Amino acid sequence: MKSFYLIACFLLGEWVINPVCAQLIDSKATNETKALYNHLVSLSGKKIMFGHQDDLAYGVHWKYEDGRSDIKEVINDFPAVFGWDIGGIEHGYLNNLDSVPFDRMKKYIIEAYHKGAINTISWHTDNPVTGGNSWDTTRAVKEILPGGKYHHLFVSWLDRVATFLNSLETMNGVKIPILFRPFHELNGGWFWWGRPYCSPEEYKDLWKFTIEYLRDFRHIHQLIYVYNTNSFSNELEFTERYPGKEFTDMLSLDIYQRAPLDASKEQLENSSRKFEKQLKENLKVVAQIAHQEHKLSALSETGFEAIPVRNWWTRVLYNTIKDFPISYVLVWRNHGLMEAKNKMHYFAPFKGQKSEGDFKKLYKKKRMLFSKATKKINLYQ
Ligand code: BMA
Repeated sequence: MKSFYLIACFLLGEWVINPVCAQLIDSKATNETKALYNHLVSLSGKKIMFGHQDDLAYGVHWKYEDGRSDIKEVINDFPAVFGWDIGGIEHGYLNNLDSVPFDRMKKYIIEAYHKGAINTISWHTDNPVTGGNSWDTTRAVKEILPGGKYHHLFVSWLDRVATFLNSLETMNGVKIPILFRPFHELNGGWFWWGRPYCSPEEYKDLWKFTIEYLRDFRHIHQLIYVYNTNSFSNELEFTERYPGKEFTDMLSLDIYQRAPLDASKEQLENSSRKFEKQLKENLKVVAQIAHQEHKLSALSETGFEAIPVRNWWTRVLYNTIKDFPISYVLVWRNHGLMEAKNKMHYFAPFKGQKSEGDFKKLYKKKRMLFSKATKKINLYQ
């Protein structure tokens, strides 16, 4: 049987996950979590789900209106993956760092589950040592590990995370599976858990402690753990802080296209070529390591702020990702006008946005999945 799969994997493409070796790191995972994982394994290399951060909560011109979604207003379908961030939950705040009320977030997560879609959660947690935000890069990792001065405080924060995750359940008491992506963009220098502010061992210890606390101590069995780096310049940068096979289910990458606000056509072209090259090179590494480790993979955050390129979805994004066995691609939030910076901050199209037509083309690609399609697959059974 095993050799059959090995040959099949080789024929299908060298990076497709081997279903015989793929296994959740939580042996007590709930049935729905196992079902979701198995679906992700069998869809790998065949389909890529589309995701959007905070999709149901607000869009470029609206906030908290039931049933709305910028994506839906373009394609008459919802994303297949819904991203949320629980930064602020550690203090027991009512709203997250982007002022989304947690009680609404909970409602949206349940709604997304019933739509047959997937929820993923990141955690822009404050700095436990200073009380500053995630971007306060005062060293903290060592201090929150067992034996550290702030360990107990950190554990109390994890408790609030655990309580929130466990509160995400249906009316029938089914715990909602979550792709959990803590301490993300670990190789960057902007968060306190970033590469310059802790050693690889400290990062791995933080990761392992978090997983063991949630899974083995708080008995949370509906999480799929997502390891995440920002774009990187070599393989070592991607693997240096990898906590190992036993502690991750999915390997993922965050990478954004950037250009000056007043970029000329030519500058936009150059920025697209540069982005495609970097994305391709990075995804190759992610796919190879994921394949070696028998892990799923994803493009967990991407986008081009305010989407200034009309055909960005098919020409730049889809063309570059289509041959990689990633489970999903998620674009960041549609905040709208950022007053402090006097610029628009959004990554998904909305009705009337210049890339709307091209996004409809992306929607028609056979390889792409949105929520009507995932509903039919029945990811949780
Ligand atoms: C960033 C921006 C910020 C936001 C943060 C967490 O990329 O969107 O405005 O606070 O993500 O969602």
